[in-house]
Amino acid sequence: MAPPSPTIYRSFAEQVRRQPDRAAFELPGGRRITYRETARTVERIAARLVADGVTPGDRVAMQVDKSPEAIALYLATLRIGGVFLPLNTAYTDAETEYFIGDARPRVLVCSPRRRAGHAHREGDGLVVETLGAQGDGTLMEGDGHHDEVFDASADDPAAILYTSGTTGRSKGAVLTHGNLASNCRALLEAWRFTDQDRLIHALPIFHVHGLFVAANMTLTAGACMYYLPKFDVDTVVDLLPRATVLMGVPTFYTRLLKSDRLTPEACASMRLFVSGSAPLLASDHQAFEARTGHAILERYGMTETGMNTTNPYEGGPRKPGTVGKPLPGTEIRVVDGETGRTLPDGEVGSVEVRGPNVFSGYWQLPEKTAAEFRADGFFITGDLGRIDEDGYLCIVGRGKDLVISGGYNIYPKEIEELLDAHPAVLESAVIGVPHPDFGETVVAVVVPAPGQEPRESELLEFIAGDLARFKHPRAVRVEEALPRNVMGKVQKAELRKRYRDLFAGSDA
Ligand code: MLC
Ligand code: AMP
Repeated sequence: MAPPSPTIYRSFAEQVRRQPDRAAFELPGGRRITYRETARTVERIAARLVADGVTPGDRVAMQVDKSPEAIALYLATLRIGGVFLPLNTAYTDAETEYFIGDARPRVLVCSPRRRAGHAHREGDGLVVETLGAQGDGTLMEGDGHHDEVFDASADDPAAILYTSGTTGRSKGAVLTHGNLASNCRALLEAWRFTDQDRLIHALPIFHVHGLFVAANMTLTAGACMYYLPKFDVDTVVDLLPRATVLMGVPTFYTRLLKSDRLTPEACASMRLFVSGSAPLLASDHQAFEARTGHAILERYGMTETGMNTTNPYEGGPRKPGTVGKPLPGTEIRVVDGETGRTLPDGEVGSVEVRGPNVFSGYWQLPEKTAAEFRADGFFITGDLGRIDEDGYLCIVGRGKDLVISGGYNIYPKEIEELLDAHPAVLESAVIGVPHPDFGETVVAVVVPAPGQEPRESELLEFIAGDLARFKHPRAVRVEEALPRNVMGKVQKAELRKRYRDLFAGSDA
C-alpha cells in the first residue's frame, strides 16, 4: 500500500509524538503552550466541529483575533478533512456577507463581539461559533474527543483563500493538502529551518504569509514561535535577542529601521530575516544590512501559488530588488503576455509559474480558472518581471490593477464602484502611490457629476460602511476629467505619475 501523502496535519502530529513537551507557542507574558497541549486543543475543537456537522469537504470559516486556539482551529479543520477559510478581521459585514454567501461554510467561527451581527445567518445549514482572543467562546465549550484523522490525499482541498480579481468579485483560491505540504517542505529546506528555530510571528494568520509560511513551517519543523497579536516595533526588538528568524512584510523592516534599538547586538542570535508579500525597497535592504550585518532574504509568492522564488540562504548573494530563483520543484518563466512566447533573459514580460505549489483552481469558477492558466499548466501571475544575468527574478511591476499597502492587497475596482455610486461623482479612478510606511497607499481621483462639488469627507463616509479600513483612500483628489488614451481607457500610469509625491516625506 502506498504511504499516506505528507500533509501539514500529519507533520504536525509527528512533532507532537516526537517532542510533546516542547513549546510550540510562547505568548507575550511568557506563557508557553506545548505541542501536546496544542494537540489536545485541536482534538477538542475537531470534536466540536464534527458535532456541528462538518464532514470532509465542508468549509469552516474563521474571522477571529489572532490566538493559539485559532491555529488549533485551522489544524482541527485539516484533521477532519474540512476546508479552512480564514477571513480578515478588518472586513466589514458587507464584505464578510459576500464570502459567506459564496463559500457556504458549514461553520463560521467569529469573535464574540461580532456574534450578534451573524445571528441572522444561523439555520439554513450554517452553525455560528465564537472564539475570543483569550481562547474563550462557544467553540471551546464541551470536552469532546475525536480520534479519527481524515485520510487526506495530496489533491484534497485544504483551504480556500479569497483573492480579489481585477474584474468582478473576489475569487476563492482552493489550495490542496499537496500544495501546502510541498511548499512548506521546499521552504524548510531552502531556509534551513529546523526544530532549533525560534520564530517571531507578528503577522496576521488569515493570509498565506502568516499561516502557510510562518505557522506551517514552525509546526511541521517542531520549532517554537513567539506568537504576537500584531506587529509592534518595540516588542519585536525585545524578542530579537532570543529569536532566530523573523518573517515580515516590508513595512516591518521600514519601521524597525526607525528604531535606535535595532543594533547588531540586538540581532546576535538571529540567523534569518525574511521579507515578502510586497516589494522591499533596495534602499531598506541596504540600510538593514549596514545597520545589523544581516542581508534580508526576499522571496516572492501569492495566494494562488504559495511561495514561488527565494533569494539564497547560502551559496549566492541575496540581491536587493530581486526575489531570487524558483524553489525546488517550481518553474518560473517570463513570457510575452500577448503571445505566450518565452522571452530572453533581461526582457520584461508576464511572470508565469508551474509546480506542486500552484493551486487547484478558483472555487466554483472553472472558466475563470481556465483563463488564468496556459495550456501547458503554467499559471499567469499577473506580475511583470525579468530574469537577470544571474538567473534571479526581478518583479518590476504588475499587469493587474492592484495596490499593495503594508502587504494587504487592495483592488481599485472595488473602491471605484463604491465611489461611482455617489450622486456627486461622475466617475473615479483609484490608484496606488508610494508611501513611506505602507510602501504604497490608496488615492482616489474623482470627476464630479455636472454641477456637483464632492467633498473628501463626504465621499469617505459614504464608502466607509462597505470597505475594510485598510482599503480606505488616504487622499481624494478632484479632477475635471480622467486622462484617457485613444481607445478611451483611463491612463492610470499618468495619474500615478501626477500624484507620486503626494506622501513623499510625510511622516507616515
Ligand atoms: C493597518 N492599517 C492599514 C494597514 N494596516 N492601512 C493600510 N494598509 C495596511 N496594511 C490601518 C489601520 O486600520 C489603522 O487605521 C491605521 O492603518 C494605522 O494602523 P497601525 O496600527 O499603524 O497598523 P498596524 O496594526 O501596525 O498594521 C500595519 C501592518 C499590518 C503593516 C503591520 O497591516 C500587517 O501586519 N500587514 C501584513 C499583511 C500580510 O500579512 N500580508 C500577507 C498577505 S499574503 P486607522 O486610521 O483606523 O487608525 C501574500 C502572499 C505573499 O501577499 O507573498 O506573502
Ligand atoms: P496576494 O494575492 O495577496 O497573495 O499577493 C500576491 C502579490 O504580492 C503578488 O502577485 C505580487 O504582486 C506581490 N508580491 C509578493 N511578494 C513580493 C515581492 N517579494 N516583491 C514584489 N511583489 C511581491
